[in-house]
Amino acid sequence: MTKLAAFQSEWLPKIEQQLKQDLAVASRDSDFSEMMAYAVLNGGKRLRPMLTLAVVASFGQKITPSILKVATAVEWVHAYSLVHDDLPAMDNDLFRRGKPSVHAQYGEAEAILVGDALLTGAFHVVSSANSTDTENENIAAEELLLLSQMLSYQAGAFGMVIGQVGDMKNHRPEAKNDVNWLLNDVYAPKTAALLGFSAIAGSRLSHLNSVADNCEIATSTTNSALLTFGIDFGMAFQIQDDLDDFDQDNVEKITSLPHLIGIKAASEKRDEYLTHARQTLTDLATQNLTFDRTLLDDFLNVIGDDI
Ligand code: GRG
Repeated sequence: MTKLAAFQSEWLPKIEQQLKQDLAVASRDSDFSEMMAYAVLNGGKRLRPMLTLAVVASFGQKITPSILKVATAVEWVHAYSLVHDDLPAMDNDLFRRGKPSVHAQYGEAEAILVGDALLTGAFHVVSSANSTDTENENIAAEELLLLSQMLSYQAGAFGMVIGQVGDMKNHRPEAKNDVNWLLNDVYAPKTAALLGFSAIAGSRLSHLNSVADNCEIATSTTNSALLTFGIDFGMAFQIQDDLDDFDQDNVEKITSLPHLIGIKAASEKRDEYLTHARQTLTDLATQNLTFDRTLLDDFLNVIGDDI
């Protein structure tokens, strides 16, 4: 069993439980809470919260209840993006994770509103992450504010939303067919930005006392390295998704990277991102003796396998 598999079997049920608990009280209307829960609690891999927690564990830090809660906020954003992505105006998918998509199950207007509520709810999750039971392990209010700011940046018009704008252009006959545009203006913001957030959030949550310890410069270098790691991982993840969907994309006339440069060159590009991510882990392990790279190496190694 890999270290990641063991970590997942410990933390996946806790992530699910946290999501379930927060979604149960997500709305004053229990029918609407149920629709929100339907969108989230339907078998996702929970890759993004798992990455945040894995980074915290890689620095040998304890995963407190507040850290667990913050880590799940990105899953609300991810779930909203899938609900809206499935809508007729976007990808028009009737199924998600083997079940009717939210609009197929509840109607289009409801799905738009479920997405809206999940996106706004994510920021409620971050800002209410501290629990009164474990006050001594609470996260400073300024840190929660910074994490909210970073999440909104990576999810919104500088991140996932603008990546989706690019992706929609790529579904049309006048698609740009330009590799750099596809990588930098579509894949990086659409897919890699949220994974970048997950990784940097894990780094920030691992170094909550560093300002007091007078090691701000080292910490900010570490945080940037983790952001880069998450983005490289996200780019490799997206290219692998393209390779897996090559035939389907052909049918739907979507120009993904393998269509532009061929399967072999796309696989090499994926490997370049993976190599760069491994180099980041090497640098982190050299600079930081408490950092154990094994878990994050496992994240990279499963690209191409069923995660
Ligand atoms: C609607 C603003 C807006 C954005 C949508 C995420 C997204 C952007 C579109 C989904 C389509 C897609 C193929 C995205 C690429 C990234 C990807 C493979 C997402 C699926 O993520 P997983 O594999 O999904 O983590 P699960 O189901 O495990 O959560």
